Amino acid sequence: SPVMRDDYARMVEIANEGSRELGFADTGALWRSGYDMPADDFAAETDRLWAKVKPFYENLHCYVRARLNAKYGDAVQPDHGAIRADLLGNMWSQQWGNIYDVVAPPSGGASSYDLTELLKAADYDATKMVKTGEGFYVSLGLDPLPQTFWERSQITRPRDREVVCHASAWDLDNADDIRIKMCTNVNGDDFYTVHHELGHNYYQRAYKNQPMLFRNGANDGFHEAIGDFVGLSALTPTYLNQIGLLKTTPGAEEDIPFLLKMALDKIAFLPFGLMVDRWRWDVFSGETAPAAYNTAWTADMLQYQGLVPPGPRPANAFDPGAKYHVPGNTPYTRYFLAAIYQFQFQRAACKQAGWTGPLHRCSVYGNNEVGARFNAMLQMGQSQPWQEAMKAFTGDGGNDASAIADYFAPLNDWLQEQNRGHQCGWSAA
Ligand code: X8Z
Ligand code: ZN
Repeated sequence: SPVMRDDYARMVEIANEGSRELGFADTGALWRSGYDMPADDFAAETDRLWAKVKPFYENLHCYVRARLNAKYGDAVQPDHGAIRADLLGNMWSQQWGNIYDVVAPPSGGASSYDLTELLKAADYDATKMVKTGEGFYVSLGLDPLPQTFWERSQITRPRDREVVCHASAWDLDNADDIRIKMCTNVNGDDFYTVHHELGHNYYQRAYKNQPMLFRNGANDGFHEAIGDFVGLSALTPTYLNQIGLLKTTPGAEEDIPFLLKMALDKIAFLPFGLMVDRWRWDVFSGETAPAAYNTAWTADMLQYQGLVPPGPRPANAFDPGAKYHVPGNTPYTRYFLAAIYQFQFQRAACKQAGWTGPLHRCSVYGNNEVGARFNAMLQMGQSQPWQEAMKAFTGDGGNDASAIADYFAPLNDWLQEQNRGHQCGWSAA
C-alpha cells in the first residue's frame, strides 16, 4: 500500500503530539504504560517472554522450512536460512494453519478431520456459528446474549455496501448493548474468531457495574485472551464430538497432528505478535524515519520471524500498511500477551476442573465451577492491577510462558526429533 505511507507518517506526528501533551515521550511510551509496571520494564518483560518461547518457534520454523523445501525444492525454498513469507498461507504470514496439509506429519498420521469440512457437512451458517459460540459461554454458566445482540450485530457481509470486514466486538452503552461486527464465513478460522469476539462481549458485560474508569480489561492482553481461552476448549476433538460436529473421538494418534495444527497458528504467531509493535515503537520514537519504514519492517520480519519477502521490495513499498492495526493505529502487543495468557487461563481452568490428562486435550465445556471463577475475574474489569486479576483466576503472579510450553510439550519433543541432523535457525544479518 504505497499510497498510504505519507498519510501514515503524518498520523505518527499527530499521535506523538497528543502523547507528548499527556506527558509521554512518544506514542510507543504511551502504549507501554498500560501494564501496571514502569514502561521500560514492560519492554524488557516482553523480551523475557520471547526468549522463553523462541526455542519452540525455532523448532517449528525449522520443521516447516524442511517440509517446504521438500515440496518446492531448493530454488524456491532452501533448507537453510529464512522462509519465504509467501509460502505460509497467510497474507501477513502471522498464522500458518492454512498450510497444514503441506506440512502434516510425513509418516501417515495426517489429521483425520478438517473443521471447515465438518462445519460445511453439518450445514452450519454464520448465525449457527455464533449461536454455537454463545452456547459455550452459556455452558459455563454465563447468561445468554441479549436479544439486541442478534438484532444489531453484523454477522454476515452486507451485499449492498462496502464495510470493514476485520472482526470486532463492541459495547455501545456500557451496559447491555453488546454486538459483534464480522463478515463470518463458514470455516474453521471464523469458528474460532467467533469465540474470540464473543470473549470481548462477555468481558464487557461482566464489568459493566464497575465505576466508569474500571470498565475495561485488566490489561489489553486480557481482553484479547478471554475468547482465545474459550476457543482452546472449543477446538478440541472432545468438544467437537460433544456438539455433534465430529462423529468420532480420536485417540492419542491424533495428538501430534492436532498440536501441529494448533502450533501453526499459536506458536507461529508469537514473533509476529511481537514484531508489529517493535516496528511501531521505533517509528514513534523517530528511530525509524519514514524513508526507512519498509526496510525496517522487512528487517524486523527477518529478525523475529525468520521470514523474507519472495523478492526485492519496490522502493515505494509500504508493507505494514496492509495490516489492519497499522493504519487503524490499534496497539498489537496485546495479541502477543494474549497468546501467553490464554494458556495460563487454560492450565488453571483445567486444574480447577480436576483434569489430569495432557493439557491440549482438556475442554472445560459445561463446567460451572470454572465458569464462576472465570466470571469473577471478568467482573473485576480494570479495578485492580492486572496481576491481581491473573492471581484471582490462575494463582499465577504474572506473565508465565511455562503454560504454553506445557501445552505444546509433546509437539516440541516431536519437532526436535524431526529436526535431528538439520541446522536450525537463520541469520538476521
Ligand atoms: O484483530 C484480531 C481480532 C480482532 S480484536 C480478529 N486479531 C489479530 C489479527 O487478526 O491480526 C486476532 C488475532 C490477531
Ligand atoms: Zn480481539
